[in-house]
Amino acid sequence: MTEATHPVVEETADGIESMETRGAATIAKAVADAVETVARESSASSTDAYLEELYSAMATLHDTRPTAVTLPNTLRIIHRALPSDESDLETLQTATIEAATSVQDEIDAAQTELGTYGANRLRDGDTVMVHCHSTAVVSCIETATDQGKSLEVIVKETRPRYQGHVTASDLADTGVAMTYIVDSAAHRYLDTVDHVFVGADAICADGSVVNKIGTAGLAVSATARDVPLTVAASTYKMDPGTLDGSPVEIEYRDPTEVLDPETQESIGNPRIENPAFDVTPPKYIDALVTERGLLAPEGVHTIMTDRFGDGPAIPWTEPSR
Ligand code: RI2
Repeated sequence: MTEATHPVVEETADGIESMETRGAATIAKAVADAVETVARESSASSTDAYLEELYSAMATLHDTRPTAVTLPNTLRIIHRALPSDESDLETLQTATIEAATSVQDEIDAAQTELGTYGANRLRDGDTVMVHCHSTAVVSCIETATDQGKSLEVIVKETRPRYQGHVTASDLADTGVAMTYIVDSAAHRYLDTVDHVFVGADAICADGSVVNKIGTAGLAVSATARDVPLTVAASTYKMDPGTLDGSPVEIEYRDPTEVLDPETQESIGNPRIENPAFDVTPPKYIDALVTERGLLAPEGVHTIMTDRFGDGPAIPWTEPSR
């Protein structure tokens, strides 16, 4: 018998799809929270019915946004923590709840830890350019200001969703001096910048980084200006699906995020494309700051194999029980 989907699954999935819930770490925590609620409030009367309900919830959550790998990694980590096939229903539910809670705690702890490593790269008086909104990057800047460093931050607008607004709001509380620029002004301002800091949605086995559209161009410009680019991202962002050389799927979002249909029509009805992410090759990345410390792009493969080394398969899509 198929269990009805818990309303929290639909609410969480809708929130992620509409980007009301956004940012790789925030998405991961929302997914873990939804799984925890499903486990806590399940009325399944057998192990089989419970697992059917759980996997159906995981499949719905998984299919919301394709690029941020924290989403499948979170589901993978929770699934791995479940006990064997022979377990009774209560043991399975308790294990799901514990795993979902602990993954949320680990994500929070990782943000704090990587924030320190990122902050250690910044010196008093530095100017940092940031792109999009990343909780990991905000953690680095907040920690640096807590260390007593005075920073200036250049915030890129980040069309079409204007995540620069979220970054500016977050940083307003830190007391850093902020300058807000349109995306196309980045190159001009890089000659006054000491560091570029960006987040990540996925880290590939070859050390390349998938992040908000515009990151790759910014990285090329930063390299041309000898400005080091730091990627702030926990190891949850490592995508084991890339271990076999497969690329990360890039999300294309609705064209109306770029132009409303009336304006599109009025300028001759051009086709609109709206890729949400791009890929920055490792040669443009100075370092990654993770909760395990500073990492060169060349070091990603080793840590990815250690962390998620059993290959690209996502276990819950083919449950072993
Ligand atoms: P944290 C965002 O994607 C940006 O690309 C950002 O760099 C990345 O998530 C990482 O976010 P979107 O959800 O995990 O705005 O650092 O499309 O918060």
